[in-house]
Amino acid sequence: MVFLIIAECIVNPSALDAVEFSNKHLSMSTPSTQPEQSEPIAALATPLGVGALAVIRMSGKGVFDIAQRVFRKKNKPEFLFSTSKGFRAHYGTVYDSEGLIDEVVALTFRSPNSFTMEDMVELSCHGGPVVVKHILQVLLDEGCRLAEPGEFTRRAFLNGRIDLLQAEAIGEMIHARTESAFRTAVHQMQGTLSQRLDSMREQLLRSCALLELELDFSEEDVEFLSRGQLRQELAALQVELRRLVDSYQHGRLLKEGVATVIAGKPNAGKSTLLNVLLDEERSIVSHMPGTTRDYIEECFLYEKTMFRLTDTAGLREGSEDIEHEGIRRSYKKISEADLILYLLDISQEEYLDEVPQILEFLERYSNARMIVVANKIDLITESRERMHRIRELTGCDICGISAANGIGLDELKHLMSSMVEGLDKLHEASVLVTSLRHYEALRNASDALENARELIESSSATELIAFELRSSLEYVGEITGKVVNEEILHVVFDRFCIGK
Ligand SMILES: Nc1nc2c(ncn2[C@@H]2O[C@H](COP(=O)(O)OP(=O)(O)OP(=O)(O)O)[C@@H](O)[C@H]2O)c(=O)[nH]1
Ligand SMILES: [Mg+2]
Repeated sequence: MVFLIIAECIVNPSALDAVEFSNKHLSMSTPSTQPEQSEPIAALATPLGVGALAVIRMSGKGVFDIAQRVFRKKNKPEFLFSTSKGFRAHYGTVYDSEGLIDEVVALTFRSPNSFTMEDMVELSCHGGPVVVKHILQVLLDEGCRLAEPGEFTRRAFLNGRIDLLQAEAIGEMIHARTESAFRTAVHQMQGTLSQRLDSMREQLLRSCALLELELDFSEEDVEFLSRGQLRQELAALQVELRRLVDSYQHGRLLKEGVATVIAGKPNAGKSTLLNVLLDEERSIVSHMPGTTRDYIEECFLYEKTMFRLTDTAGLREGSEDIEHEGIRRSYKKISEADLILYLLDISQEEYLDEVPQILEFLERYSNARMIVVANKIDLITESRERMHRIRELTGCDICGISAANGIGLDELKHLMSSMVEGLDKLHEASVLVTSLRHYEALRNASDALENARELIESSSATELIAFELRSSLEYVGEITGKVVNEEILHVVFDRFCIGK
């Protein structure tokens, strides 16, 4: 009988519910799809401050009863929240023991048709910090607990409304500072990446299930999955995983901005350049060498690309303690840069003395792109010749500017943006990895598949191949939350704000 079933599986693998089988074998925890009403929570969902409106949201067991005790509907004292349909707006007043607090609109959401899939009430009140404080206090007095950061989204995830990737996308959408970062987050929220990962996971589960089956019948010495076919399947999956891993290089720049460090000798004009790019007197400028001690970071948007600009302490030898520490920090920032703007004072007679330093930078920080920026071209007439000489000696892109007079800045910005070419068009590519957590999991998943392929090549034991497939499966599952633990939940939701 058993062999009949197995034979059926070999002819038609879908006859076996491989997914279910494998889940049993791999004992993975998957989030529940049943809405669960946890203890009631409340929080301000809009920024704290003065505004036309503020929204306070409540979610969980008994929120309609709590709302009932603090809210009176205008001209309808007999109104009951418990009988209200979902998606209804009720105009009325909120009271505490001392009387009226504010006129509000109460929106009702009935489980499971709400963001958290629990019963929810949202109160739109006037946007003053004291009003908000009073309303929140009365909700807490009536039995709500103040929500933790990201707790509403966490519940949406735990109740199966969204997966972990989509939960993170909500956070990324809120924090997006560029159009492209926003578009990528929207894609992720719609589940494009989740679908890709789910289908990969399903494929892996099937292979895993068949290998596990072989192990269960190891004494029969049968092969339910041809090793040649498995190797091919894994190779195709690996190509896809690699593509996602590689997309992080751009995805990270898109989300965090291009880490751009302005470096060079004291007095080259680094702080002047930072200020002129930001169009703001952000950094102190003076004729004294060694003015900037600590680094200064600010974001600068050019067309659709976000640059995180860092002005650093000028690099020189033999300086006193504080400056020495500043220079140490400069080097740290340079080593973390995506783009280095190496600034030099081209008007100095000994401008060629900087060539060895430029060459050293090119070698030492080869992961970063570099532009040599020849500053103070307003002070000499032969700047072109000098720049040409530097380009010849270093092979580096060079751009002449006068930071103090705003000359050559358009060309510099253009060059900076061409260094990260394609970034502004990336949102059109549907799937992009923007999070370090996803990147690491995908890389681990791909490495595990590579190991599995090598084991197949060397005709190794089925146990070993199955082990690698299982670990690849877990890494992929970690991304969408099919495999989840408290640590992952902390990493994801602690970055949210309260009320989200
Ligand atoms: N003529 C001229 N002077 C400039 C230009 N850019 C900067 N300066 C002057 O050069 C001096 C040094 O400028 P900073 O921007 O403070 O130089 P820095 O590289 O930040 O110097 P440190 O912070 O000491 O490392 C100031 O007196 C600036 O006004 C320029 O394009 N032309
Ligand atoms: Mg400076």
